Amino acid sequence: RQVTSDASFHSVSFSETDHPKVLITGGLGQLGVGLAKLLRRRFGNNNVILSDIRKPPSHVFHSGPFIYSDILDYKNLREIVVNNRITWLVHYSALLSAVGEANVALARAVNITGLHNILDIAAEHGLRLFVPSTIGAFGPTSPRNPTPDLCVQRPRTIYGVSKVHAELMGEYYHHRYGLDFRCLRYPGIISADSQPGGGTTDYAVQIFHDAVKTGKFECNLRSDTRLPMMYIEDCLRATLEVMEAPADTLSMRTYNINAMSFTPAELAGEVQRQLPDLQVTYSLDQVRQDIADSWPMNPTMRTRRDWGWKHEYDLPELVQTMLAFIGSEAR
Ligand code: AKB
Repeated sequence: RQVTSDASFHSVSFSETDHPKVLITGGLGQLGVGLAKLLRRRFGNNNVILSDIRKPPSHVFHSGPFIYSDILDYKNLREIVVNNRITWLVHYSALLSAVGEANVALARAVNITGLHNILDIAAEHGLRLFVPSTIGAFGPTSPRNPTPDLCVQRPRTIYGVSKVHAELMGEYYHHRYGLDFRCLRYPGIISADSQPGGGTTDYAVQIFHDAVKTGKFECNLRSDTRLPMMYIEDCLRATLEVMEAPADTLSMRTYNINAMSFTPAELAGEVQRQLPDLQVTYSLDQVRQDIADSWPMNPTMRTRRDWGWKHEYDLPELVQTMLAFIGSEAR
């Protein structure tokens, strides 16, 4: 494949009044199906295409367009963008922090090589591109409480390194080629009907399932490990808001975003207010604990000033909503 030159990055303009035509990569992960639902309500069912390399469950397949796409296959990706006249790309394919440490070569391929394909295609076709970053893009030398949008970033996981790379490459393409790159550093995301895939913050989803199903939960982080977290609905709304924000309101292209920060003990306490019989024990996963100990406790947010970000779910609402959903599924 040719290295794309400056001149070949022509921007395909689409009027702001048209609905965007959206492609979501990694669509069968924790966030894709929920985001597709939100965007389809806003832009129409056929204007949002979910993609993945896995076979979708039938409810996903029947709820709107789904397509096979392998982000490591440049031609496949380009064909999808061209044939479907894509204007927005939400790039969710990635290996998360814990699973990335267990498979560094794959994490490097998906999170770095895959991103290069995405950037080139987005720049060539004038797409608006959203790539999530993460609190994992900070590291042990970053200030942890609070953690500003701009500060030292020296992560020690392949996930974190690949996400700092994504932030910098996206911003570089923005300045060099005018790519409309937008990025939020997600905290741990908590969702009821989709599972996170191999992260450090996964305990905060698992506790709800175990509390409802067995009444027992073994936590793999120390009880006082404070991390930033967000309910999925806030996360998806934040993503739509940053994608829709007028370019002149964005003073940066990569923002921290957060809703709440809590420890496993605080989360367990809140769950026990509703399920007093829940038994919580702790058995550390040292890989995850070391990662968590290098992450922010409390990111500050310029998003509040730039486009008025406000979360809706705090800890009590989060716990109530999660237990209601998982409880109703279990009945
Ligand atoms: C992980 O734990 O790896 C992710 C994240 C915070 O990026 N949930």
